[in-house]
Amino acid sequence: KVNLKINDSPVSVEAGATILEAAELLDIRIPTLCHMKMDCLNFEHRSGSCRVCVVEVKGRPNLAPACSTPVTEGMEVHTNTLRAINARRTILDLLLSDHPKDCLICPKNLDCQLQALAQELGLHHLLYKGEQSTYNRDLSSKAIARDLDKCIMCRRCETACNVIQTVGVLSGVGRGFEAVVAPAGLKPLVETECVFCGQCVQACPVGALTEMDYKYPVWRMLNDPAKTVVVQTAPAVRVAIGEEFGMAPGSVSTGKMVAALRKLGFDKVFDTDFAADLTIMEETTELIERVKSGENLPILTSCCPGWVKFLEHQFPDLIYMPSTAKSPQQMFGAIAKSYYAEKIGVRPEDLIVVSVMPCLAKKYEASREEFSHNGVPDVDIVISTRELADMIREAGIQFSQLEDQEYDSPLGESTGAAVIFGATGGVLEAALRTAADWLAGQDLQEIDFTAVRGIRGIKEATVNIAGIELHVAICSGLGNARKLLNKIQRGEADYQAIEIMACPGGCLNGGGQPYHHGHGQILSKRLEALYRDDKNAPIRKSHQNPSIRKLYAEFLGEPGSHFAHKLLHTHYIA
Ligand code: HC1
Ligand code: SF4
Repeated sequence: KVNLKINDSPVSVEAGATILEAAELLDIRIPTLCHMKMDCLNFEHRSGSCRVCVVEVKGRPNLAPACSTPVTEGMEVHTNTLRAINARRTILDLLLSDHPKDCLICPKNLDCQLQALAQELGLHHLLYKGEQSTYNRDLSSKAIARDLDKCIMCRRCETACNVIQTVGVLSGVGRGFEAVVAPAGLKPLVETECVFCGQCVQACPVGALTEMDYKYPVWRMLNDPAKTVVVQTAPAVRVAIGEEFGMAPGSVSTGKMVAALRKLGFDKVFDTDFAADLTIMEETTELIERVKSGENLPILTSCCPGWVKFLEHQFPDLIYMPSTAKSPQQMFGAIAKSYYAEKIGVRPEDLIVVSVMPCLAKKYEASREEFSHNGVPDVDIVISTRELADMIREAGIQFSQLEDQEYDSPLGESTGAAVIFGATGGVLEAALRTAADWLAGQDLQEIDFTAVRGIRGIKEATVNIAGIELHVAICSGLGNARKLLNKIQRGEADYQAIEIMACPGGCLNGGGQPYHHGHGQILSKRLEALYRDDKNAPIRKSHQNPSIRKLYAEFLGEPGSHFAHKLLHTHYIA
């Protein structure tokens, strides 16, 4: 242990800890901006580049950045000397001198850490009136909007993209005043290998990186009497949207969300969880076939579009591995525009499918060519959890006061197996539950595969399903996926099934979720909430979903049938 004093209070910390960490133990807040820490994921990036966290260390001539200065025995730190306060204010003043002051209409308004810092430091007039850099906004992709005028060079997005995700799209470009963090050659995002995971958007403290906003197309459709507008909500949305309305992290607000969607005017409120159960029917059929034949193993889950795009760009030699099953989002769209449209007598082009997703890559997924038929996309518009919260606010709906309501039938019925899709490990566990029952020919009672749970980035387990031993692995975060796939390429891994999700922790930490800024245990709480929801569900196995059984009986035939393949499976492009 190392002993030191901060603002005259003694504290002991582990050797190697920083002044910032020691201050946290004393509940002394030191402002930060470029510092990136995700408590749940055990991830910390100490860049020390913005210098907003400078403090005075007795005996040292220069102020020290608290986030990257290790503590030493006997150190005496003062966080609020006049010199430290003035330095912080000057740094902020200089940052703002080259920053647009359009906070009122910025998509990050009230969620911006630069704005919060200006408030916290009491900066009410600016001394420096510097030149301001201007760039064209990058609206080239369906998923992510980039506004370099707002980039403050904190490089948090670069860390997310290069260190966590190992995609390597974002880095420092240009020098001095012209320096920004952007794709090489300032290329538009759509021309890069960006997988649209949105982890850079979660990391960005300002409005430089945000989602492509599709709220107005949704409002337009809701107000078009010629259209029947249905909505599907992804598993992870229900455990996070409450945070936007002051509810505690880990609240499950499914019923309130359904009520809010009805108030917004959707004709039917359905659940992506229904389609997650459907995905399990098709994917498990494939898993069992591959395990029995011993061919094309391991099977990789394919419901995460960021991960699929990563594989297509970076591991084209492994393109045969993912399950061919479409993601739940796309299965939902395909079923809505065929089975459901037929049932209610509406032409597919007049049925509008809106998705609410925790994910920005889902916006891109819905736009992929394979997911349109005769020019009609299966999913028309994708909005994020944050965009839905914006619409609810805009409509003046008091979310936290709403009475719970139920999803509509039949595409709203789902099981506990479906809701855990939103957490890393959940898709595989759902598949294992169904595989075990099918192989044993029984309704097994042991359905909690706890070895595949938890927020860790790489998990491995050997599970026994109906007497067959399966080696499985689960990865979340593309850096972790890269490690595992490299092992497979080197012939050092022998798995039969692998789940991969692009975002660390799974969809619950998607790029479209309420900003959590890595604080506290928010991600773990969302994860626990999903498993709680599963535990409380009356049906916890996908193949026991009555609406899914009916869908096969009335429309699809058997899982894996020719027709099911035509409608519910896809291919990948190396
Ligand atoms: Fe996901 Fe999925 S779990 S990909 O993480 O398979 O986005 O929530 O909707 O499609 O169901 C996301 C979440 C989501 C799909 C499902
Ligand atoms: Fe990198 Fe993901 Fe951001 Fe694309 S969306 S730039 S891959 S972090």
